Amino acid sequence: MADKSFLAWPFFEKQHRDLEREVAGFAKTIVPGLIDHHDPDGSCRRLVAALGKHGLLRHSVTSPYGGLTQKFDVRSLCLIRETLAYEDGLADFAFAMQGLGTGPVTLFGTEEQKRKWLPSIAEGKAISAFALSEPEAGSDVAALACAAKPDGNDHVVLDGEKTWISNGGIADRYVVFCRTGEAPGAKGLSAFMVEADTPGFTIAERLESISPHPLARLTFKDCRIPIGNRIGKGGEGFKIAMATLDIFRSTVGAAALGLARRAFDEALGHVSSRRMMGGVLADLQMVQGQIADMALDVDASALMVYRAAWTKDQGADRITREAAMAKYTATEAAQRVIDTAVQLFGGQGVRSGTKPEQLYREIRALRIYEGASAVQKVIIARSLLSAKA
Ligand code: COS
Repeated sequence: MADKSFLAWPFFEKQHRDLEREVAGFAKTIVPGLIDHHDPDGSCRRLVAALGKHGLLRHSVTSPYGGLTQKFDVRSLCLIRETLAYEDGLADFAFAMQGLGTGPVTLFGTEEQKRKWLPSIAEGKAISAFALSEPEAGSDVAALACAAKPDGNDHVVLDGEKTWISNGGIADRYVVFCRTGEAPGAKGLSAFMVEADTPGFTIAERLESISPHPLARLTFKDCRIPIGNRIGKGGEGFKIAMATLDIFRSTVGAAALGLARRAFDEALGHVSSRRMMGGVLADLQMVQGQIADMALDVDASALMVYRAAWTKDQGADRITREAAMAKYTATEAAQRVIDTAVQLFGGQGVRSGTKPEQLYREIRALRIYEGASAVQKVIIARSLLSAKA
């Protein structure tokens, strides 16, 4: 049984404790029946519909466009991700991508765009995706090449590629970051909403990974879209991407925390019952050291994640450094915690289908997506150095 004492920390209010209880109930009773790991597409469709039906996706957008609050409540997003990830990484994924995929609209869209694109996301009736990475530009966003060129006064034409796009193949709409050329590098990008049925848009390839999720490479060829689908001003794409990631990066840390907590709980149960040398595993001091290391990693991650979320919820304009610290700490720590759990389980830890084995495959991508660990370090260092300059 998970230790919930962290909910008494001053970062949380009653609404968060109530939310955690509600999500934990949903995760335990509804999520398992929706997931078939051999069918990630079908699982995600079922999960999104159920998350919508139970009102949880109302946290993924803002009010009055189907959301509950006028601004994202980052602590709620983190608690939901942590609690869903504790049950199953795919449930967390299905929830997370709804908010990330429409994050640019929520943060920078016009009234009309929000009315058009957000309510169906909150109801779980449409699936969204965030298309930033390219084969030649993942960490270095300012280098992306997918181009949007004007076509008359009212349209642009997209040409290029995106890859590793979560929900690629099942999303109804994609926020696509393109080079529009107002200036070189980061200042010459813009964000556009592309509906999945737009001529010229194709799913070039479905990508399989060690932990199956809907992922794809996308191509755009003479893909004509209305200029009214541009989110924010021309040239603001980089800022829009970064501001969206500022919010969602701490939630990646929260997902890692949920995976780590599950591994920790599984390990605690195992070492307390597994017979070894006339006692149980937990009697060995070496194992006690491992348990202590896991507990330290879990609590340090939780403090970092909820510090970042709380800071944003207090009204901070940017939490770039806090979010990078949260993502880095929690994803790296979760990798260690899960690896230790696998080790403590011995052969059972690497047996296909066991929880430690699932967690081991699930955690790896979190140290890469939404900014790899090395990028988070660059962000942390730069923010400290620029504050000194
Ligand atoms: N919010 C608002 N504006 C931001 C911002 C943020 N979080 N981060 C940067 N900006 C602004 C900067 O202030 C700067 O504007 P000014 O020149 O007016 O000051 C501009 O954007 C360019 O910033 P910077 O010079 O830092 O850009 P870089 O190209 O050097 O950025 C990193 C480098 C590595 C930080 C960036 O590309 C990044 O975060 N990469 C990882 C992306 C990622 O997560 N990829 C995974 C795909 S998404 S699943």
